[in-house]
Order: sequence, then structure tokens, then C-alpha cells
Amino acid sequence: MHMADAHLGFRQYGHTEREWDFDDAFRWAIDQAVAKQVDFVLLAGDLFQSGSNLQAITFNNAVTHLEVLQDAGIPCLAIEGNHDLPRYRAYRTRFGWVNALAETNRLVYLLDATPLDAGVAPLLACDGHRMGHCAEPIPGVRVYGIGFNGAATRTVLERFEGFIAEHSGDKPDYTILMSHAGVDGRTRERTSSNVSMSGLRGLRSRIDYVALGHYHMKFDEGNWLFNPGSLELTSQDLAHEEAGGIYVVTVDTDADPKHRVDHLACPRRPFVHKAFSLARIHGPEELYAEIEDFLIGERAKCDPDDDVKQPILSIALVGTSRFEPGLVDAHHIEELGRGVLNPLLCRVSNRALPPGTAAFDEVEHMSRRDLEEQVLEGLLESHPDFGQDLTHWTNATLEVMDAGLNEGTGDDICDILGQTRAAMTG
Ligand SMILES: [Mn+2]
Repeated sequence: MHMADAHLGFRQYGHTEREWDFDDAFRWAIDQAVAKQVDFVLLAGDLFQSGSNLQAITFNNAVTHLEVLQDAGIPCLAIEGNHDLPRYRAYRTRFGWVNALAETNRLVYLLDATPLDAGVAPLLACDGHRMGHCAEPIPGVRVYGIGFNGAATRTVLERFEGFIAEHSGDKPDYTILMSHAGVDGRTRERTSSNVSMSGLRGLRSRIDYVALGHYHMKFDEGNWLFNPGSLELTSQDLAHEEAGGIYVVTVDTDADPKHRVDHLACPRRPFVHKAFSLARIHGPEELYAEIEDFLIGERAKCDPDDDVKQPILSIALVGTSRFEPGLVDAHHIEELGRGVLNPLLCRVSNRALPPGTAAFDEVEHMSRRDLEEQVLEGLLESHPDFGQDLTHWTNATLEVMDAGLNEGTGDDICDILGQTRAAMTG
């Protein structure tokens, strides 16, 4: 079984229940491993949400769950994710929470299998030794680990490629590389902690299964590279993605391909997220009615007999509003949400722009001065005192602004306003 990104201890939205949700999700994964009697479990990083601020109860719960695996005789192999790192970690001592769990025999900690001197065989973790560069949880299967390496990810993987080529004589039946890294093309950003599929090509002949963690959405490539996704939902931005979970992998080295991979989605707390654009709504009452209709529709989708957790409700107000967006009463929307869906928590974020504000998709191609002019015009236009003589007022405002920025005096500003009045009264 392959899982990643449990993020134990994540008190999302400051809500204690959310912390337990992440605990429940991890326990679900552990129970699956036991029920399916898997040979071993891979934890591909970010077991904890915050290694630098880990609470005793979170560590204790992790121990309790890992003991369930231990009692079932299922080895657990883990690498460190970026979230697992402790606050104080002197270079080369590398003692973190995953080490602490290894020291007390709760799991096998796989250190980076790369920074080895040429010609030195990898250190094999075995029963007496709970740390190493690789482990062989069952005969014929070898697992290498490479934790989170940030900007050095590419270099570390290149070195690993050289290293594993050097040891090509000693080839197990099935080889797994477990790593905590992102993959290019899976999010909009191309960060230095990513790998690219082309960069991994050299490992293809020697690695049968790449077990990743780090990105919280589920994805796979070429029946070779697998990322299970976070167990619970860590960000509302990922609410539209297929839910993360675990991979249960069945290996038959005589077959082609050598494995069959099933993804099981983790049962999560329901998350209801909806953005309402104020661009086509005429006032708060119309908005409330629309939100209520939506909520009633969502409630109709739920089976009242289902034993699911109360949902998290998240409502965002977006777009350039036709009315003053400050007139929307967020508390009223929260009350509507509570009345209809009985959520665990209801979040309303009002990100709508006031009337006349520049539409942001046009902004990219405008000069700063044109943009300032458009924004000011939009603001002044809707005001009864300034709308009559829009061009004069817009120009006067820009001049006053320039005077302010160029350390103009009060007299300078009076002059500008005087001239503007003279121009307007003709
Ligand atoms: Mn993570």
C-alpha cells in the first residue's frame, strides 16, 4: 500500500474537529492496510502537518495508529516530507520526527539513497537497524527512499540515477523509488522542487514503481509514477479534484506489466464550495435568494440516512459588483447556511469588487497611468457630486495624486483645485 500527505495535526480553519478529521483519515488508511493484509506500507512524506510545531497528542496518535500496523506484522517504510522537518535540524544530524518513530521501532526510515561515496553499497535497513538508504520488506522487493530535497531535487535524482546504474548487477525482482517531490505540469507553478518526466526517463529501466508524495492531488503517469493525493482535503482550491487516498498495488513479476494498481479514495468530510458572481445580481436580497436556492439544492443531494460528517460550507462572493459589496451581510449568509445544511463551519469570503472597478482581465495590457485613470473614473462616475464633470475631476485627482507623490505642498494642491474649478465654471 502506498500513501502520502496524511498531515496529522492540521487544525484547518482553526477548527479542532478538522484536526480529528486528518486523524480519522490516517486511521482509515491504516485499517485498509490491515483489512487487505498488505505486505508493507509506504508513507511518502508529510505524515505530520508541522514538524516544527508538533503537539504531543499528534505524535502520540501517530504512534497509536502505527502500532496497529506493527501488531498486524505489516512493515511501514517512510521518508521525510517538507512538513515533517523539525525546527532545529543541524546539517547532517537530520534528526526529525520520522527518525524518532524509527528509533522506537514504529517504522523504517529511509534516508536519501544518494549522497553516498562512489563504490559504497547502500545501507540496507533491516530488523536490527531501522534506518537505511533502502529496505527489502519482502524478499525480492527493494524500496529506495529520497525525501524532500527542495531546490536540489533534480541534482539528487541525477545522482541517484548514477548510483543505481553502478549497482545494476544487484537487481531485485521489483524495485520501488519513494520520493517527496512534485512533477512539472501538475500545478501552474514550475518550482525547483519539481521533477520532470523527461528528467526521470533514465530511471525507467531500473525502477518499477515511483511512489510519490508532496502534491495533494491524485495523479499517475505511464503506469509507472504514482501520487496518491492527500488523504483529507488540505485546501479548498483542490475541492474540484478527485479525492486523494491510497494505492493498493498487486505485484506479479512474471506478468507484464508487473503490477496492478488500484486507487481507493479516502472517505472525507464533505466540502461544499461555491463562488457567486455579483456582476449579474442587483442587490443583497437577490443574492441571498440565490444562495438559499443553491443550499437547498445541495441539501437535496445528501441522503439523510447517510452517516456522513457535517459538511464544511465555503461561499465566495466574486466579480465586479453592480452594487456596493459591503452591503452584503456575511452573517446573514452564514445563518442561511446553518439553517439549510447544518455545516460544521461556514466560511463566507467577500472578494467582490466595488462598482466601476477595473475588470482585472484587461489590466495586463494597460499602462499604469491608463489604469489609474480608469479606476478613478469608475469610482467618481457613481458619485453624485463628481459624475457631472467626470473628465475634470478625474484629471484633477490624478494631478493631486502626482503632487502628493512628488512632495507637492498644500499650496500646490490648492492651485490644482482652483484651476479645476475655473475650468469647470468656464
Ligand atoms: Mn504535503
